Amino acid sequence: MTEIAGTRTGGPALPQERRLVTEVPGPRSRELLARRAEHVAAGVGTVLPVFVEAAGGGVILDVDGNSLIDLASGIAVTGVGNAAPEVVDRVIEQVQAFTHTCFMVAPYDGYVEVCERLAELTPGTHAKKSALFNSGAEAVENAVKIARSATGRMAVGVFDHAYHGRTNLTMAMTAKNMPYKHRFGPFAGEVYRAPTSYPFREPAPISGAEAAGRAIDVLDKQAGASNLAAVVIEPILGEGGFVVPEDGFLPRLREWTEANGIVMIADEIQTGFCRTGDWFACDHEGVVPDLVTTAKGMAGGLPLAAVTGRAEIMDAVHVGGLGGTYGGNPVACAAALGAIEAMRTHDLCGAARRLGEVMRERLAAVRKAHTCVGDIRGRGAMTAVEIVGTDGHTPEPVRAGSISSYCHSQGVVTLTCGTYGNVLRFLPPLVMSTELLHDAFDVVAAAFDATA
Ligand code: PLZ
Repeated sequence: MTEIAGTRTGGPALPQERRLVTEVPGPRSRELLARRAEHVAAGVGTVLPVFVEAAGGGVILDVDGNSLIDLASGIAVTGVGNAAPEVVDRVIEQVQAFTHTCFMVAPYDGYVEVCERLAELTPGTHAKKSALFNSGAEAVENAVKIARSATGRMAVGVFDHAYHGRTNLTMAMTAKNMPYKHRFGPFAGEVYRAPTSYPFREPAPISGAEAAGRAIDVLDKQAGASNLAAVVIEPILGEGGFVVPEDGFLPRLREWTEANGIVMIADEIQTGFCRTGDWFACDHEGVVPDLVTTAKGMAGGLPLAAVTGRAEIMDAVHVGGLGGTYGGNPVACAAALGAIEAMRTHDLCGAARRLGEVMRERLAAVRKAHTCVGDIRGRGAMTAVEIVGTDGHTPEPVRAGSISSYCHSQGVVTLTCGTYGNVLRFLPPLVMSTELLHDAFDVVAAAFDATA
C-alpha cells in the first residue's frame, strides 16, 4: 500500500508537537465558525473553537496550521490514534471492495470477525454472541431489549450520575437533566435509579459492598428484584465524572443480580478497549457481566457499537428482532478489526497504564499548589480532577470551564464532565508519547496558575 501511504495527510506521520501559529481560533476557523452558526442547528454544541484539517497520533491540526495536543480522543474514541495506519489501510481496502450491502440482506465476513474478536476480548470465558449497531445509545437500547426478551420482565435499574445516550429510552436511563433531557420528555417508563458509589462525595466513608447494599435496597424496594430485567451500570462513570466506585461495589452487584436472575449489563462504551489499562474496566475486579455494550474506542473513529454477551441470553430474541440498516457496516467493521489489531500489537493496555501514571503524577503536583483540586481519580488513561471551592467540597464548574478554555487557547484539547460540570477529564490517544503528554500537562498546570 505504498502509493496510498504516500498520499496520507493525517495519521501518526504528522509532527507530534504543539505549535501555535495564530491565535486560537485563527482567521480561517473564525470564518468557518460563522458559516456553522448560519447553517448548523444551535442545539449541536461544540467544545473547541477550531475546525480540523487533519489529525494523527496525539495531535489535531487546525485549518490555520495550529497543531493542538489532543487530550480528548473525540470523547474516548481514537485510542489507537487518529487515522491510525491499521485502520486506514483496512478501511481503504474495504471501501474499494464494497461499502454496504446491509448485513440483514447479504452478509459479509467482517461482521462475523468483529463478533469473534468481541467474544475473545470481553470479560468471561463462557459462550458469547454479539449484535452490531451504529452508536452507543443504540447498543444500550438493544441490550435492554435483549434482557427484557430473555427474562420476560420489564424494569431496568440504573444509577445516579449515569450516562447512557440521547435516544428516548437512554435519556430516561441518563441521570442528568441539562443538557441531555431538558424539555425532551416524556421519557420511557420502568426505569429505576439507585445511588452509586462516589467515594469523594459520600457524607461518610462507606465500603463498596455497603454502597452496593444501599443500591440493592432501593432497587428491591422500588422495582422489586423479580421485576428487574436488567441492571445497567458504567463500571467507571464517564460523562458523570469519571467516578471509580469503591472496590467491592461491582462484585456485590454482580452477586445480587446473578442470585435474582437479573441481567447485568456493563456499559463499557467509554471505558472499553484498553482505555482504563485493561481491555475492559470490569476486568479490574474480575467481574463478568451477562452483557457488555461497546462502541467508541472499538473502531478507531468509525461509527460501530455492539452488544456482546451470554449466548443463551443473546439468542432469546426471535429471528428478525434485532437489526438496523447500517448496523455492523462493512467499512466500520474493517476499521474495528484494524483498531483491535493496533491495540494488540502496540500493547495499548500497557500504554494506557503508563499515560495514567504520568497524568496522576502531574495532577498530584498541581494539587500541592491549588486547593481547588478536590479529587484526582480515574484508571489508566481515563483520568480526571474534580474542581472545588475553598471548603474542599462545593463544585466549581466555572473554574473548571476557565481552566479548560485556557488549555484550548494554548493548544491543548481538554474536556469537562460531571453531574456538576466541575470535572476536568483527560482522555489522550493511547499512542501518545509521554513527552507530548508532559508538554500538554505543562499547559494544564499553567492553566491552574492562570485562573487562580
Ligand atoms: N454510554 C457510557 O459514554 C457516550 C456522549 C457525548 P453514543 N458518551 C459521550 C454527548 O454529549 O452526546 C456514551 C457513553 C456511555 C453510552 C454512550 C452513548 O454513546 O455513541 O454517543 O450514542
